[in-house]
Amino acid sequence: MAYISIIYLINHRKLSYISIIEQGSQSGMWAYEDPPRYEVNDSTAFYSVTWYAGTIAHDATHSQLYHEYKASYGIEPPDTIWTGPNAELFCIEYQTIVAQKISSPKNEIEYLDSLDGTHCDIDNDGDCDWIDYEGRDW
Ligand SMILES: [Ca+2]
Ligand SMILES: [Ca+2]
Repeated sequence: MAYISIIYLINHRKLSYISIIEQGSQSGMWAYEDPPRYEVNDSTAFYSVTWYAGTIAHDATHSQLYHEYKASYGIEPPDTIWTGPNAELFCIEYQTIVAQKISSPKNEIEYLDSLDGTHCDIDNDGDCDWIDYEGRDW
């Protein structure tokens, strides 16, 4: 299933936005590293194969937002271009498409439908910053 998702990402030219997938204590997309690195924690990677595959699609989209802006304007994008609630919603939308394509279980699709882009705001203060990142248990 993860394999199917990777084929799907290649077909959509998304995979170039993640060059390294690495185990970490929190999940996060290091789009500004060269090469771009998706760090993934165990609860994300081992929840299910379909869930893991969907998160690769999700984080490839964050990286795509970063790199497309940088290619267009020649400067580092502001954080709000590729992270934060608006970017999250955009990435969740693509993740949902992939989740459906790879026949994810109903509960995973329903969970994605329930998200409003603010899941990154762990401490509920309206932003998604380093404190939120450190607070991730995913
Ligand atoms: Ca904050
Ligand atoms: Ca916050």
